[in-house]
Amino acid sequence: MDLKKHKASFTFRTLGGSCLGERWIYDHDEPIAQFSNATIDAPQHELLYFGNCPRPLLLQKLKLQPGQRPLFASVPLYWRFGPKGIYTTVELLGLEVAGEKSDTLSLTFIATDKERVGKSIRTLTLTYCQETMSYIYDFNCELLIMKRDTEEKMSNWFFEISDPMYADLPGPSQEFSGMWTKPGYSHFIAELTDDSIWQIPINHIAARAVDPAIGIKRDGLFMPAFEAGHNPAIQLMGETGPRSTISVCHWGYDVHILPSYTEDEFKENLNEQFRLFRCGDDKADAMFLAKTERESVDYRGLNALPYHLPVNSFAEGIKLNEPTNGVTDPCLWEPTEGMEEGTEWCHDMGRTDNHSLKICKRSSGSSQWVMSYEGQGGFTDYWTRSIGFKISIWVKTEDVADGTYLGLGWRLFHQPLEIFPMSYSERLSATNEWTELTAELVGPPPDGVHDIIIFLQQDGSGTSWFDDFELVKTSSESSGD
Ligand SMILES: [Ca+2]
Repeated sequence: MDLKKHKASFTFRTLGGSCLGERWIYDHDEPIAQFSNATIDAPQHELLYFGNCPRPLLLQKLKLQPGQRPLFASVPLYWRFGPKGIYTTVELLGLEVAGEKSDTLSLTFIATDKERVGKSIRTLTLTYCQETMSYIYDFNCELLIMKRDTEEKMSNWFFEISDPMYADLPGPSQEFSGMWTKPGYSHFIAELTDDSIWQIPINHIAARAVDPAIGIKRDGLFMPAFEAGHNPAIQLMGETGPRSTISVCHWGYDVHILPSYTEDEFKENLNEQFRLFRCGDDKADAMFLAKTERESVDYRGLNALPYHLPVNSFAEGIKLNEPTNGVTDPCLWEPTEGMEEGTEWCHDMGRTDNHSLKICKRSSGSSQWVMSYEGQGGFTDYWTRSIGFKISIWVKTEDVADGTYLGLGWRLFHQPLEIFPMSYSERLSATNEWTELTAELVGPPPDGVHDIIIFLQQDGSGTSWFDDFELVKTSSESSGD
């Protein structure tokens, strides 16, 4: 196919072979994007839609060029808005299609929220540009606020026009058979109003530790880069850029687009525009090279953290101002918020090399290292109902007042850990040479649980080193239980 001469012919089709068949946008005979209004029943998946929209309106698996793999995994077509973002326009009232069998397809999604506070009119205009050899998805996002008699102050209102997810990002957090391929991107970059290029390296901590991109320039771009021919851009059109913040989720790397308004602007109907397309290599490369370097990224007092690996000597990790490297996108061990005193990634003491996790402090409280993204909800392979975990780690202590130990438990996002019983190792206190501590978690996991939490804790003053971690997945089925 000569992409410079390609002339699109778009249709919106419902596929047969199933009751309530899939709906896809086609270009000639090639499916290029799916419209989904399906029920999300996996709690971990639902997290992407903030737990309050069981049937999100989405475009999924968007191709940006004929014959190319999809570069966007999903693009929400709703507004989140209101005090703290409690309303989501996901009740589909109408869907209008125009321009079938032409080179300009228009889909208008009319939707409201359960309480009917807002009405969203979202129009997608889809075209193909021969010069850039890219489909262009233009979204016009209108929101009519139908009930304004809220008690909440305007300053507590929150607006989000979309939260696109890129395809195959994050990369798999651990290697496993049949895993997907991590794209070649190393950074998210954005064009700001002062003409600087904002950036964050693609790792799970930087997305949390770095301030979001604020004030995208008029028609400014945001994208992950760089992979030749595959740089998927979000362009904030006109004033949408300057009035918006872009925030990247540290867990799923989904891209929150968050406009803000003055009291006067809020009295009118709200209207934003954004565009998705494949950015040309010259432009993407120029932006990538012009990005503002970050000398360091500080997170809870540290600027480098070790990878979480199933067998781990704590020798490998990254400076937080750098992207993860290799074929996976590992999560990182981190100090627990509020329990970071004396935590250190140690490079002068270990059991079999010079690398370990360390806690060293004089106060009487508790300090903790934690890994809370181990499991199928942390971008790794699937569990079965018979899954269990055995964890072991070697620990050395000096003058520990109240005890050092390993803890392990099922974890449900946004819920207190105490709702499920934790499993603990024995406790080491005072001074001990390298000693192996173990803890075990037996399946099946509680309903809705897709992750476990693992922590390494020291209570009271003293020094502890942790090394040669090992995680083994067990199965109650294969052992005949
Ligand atoms: Ca080590």
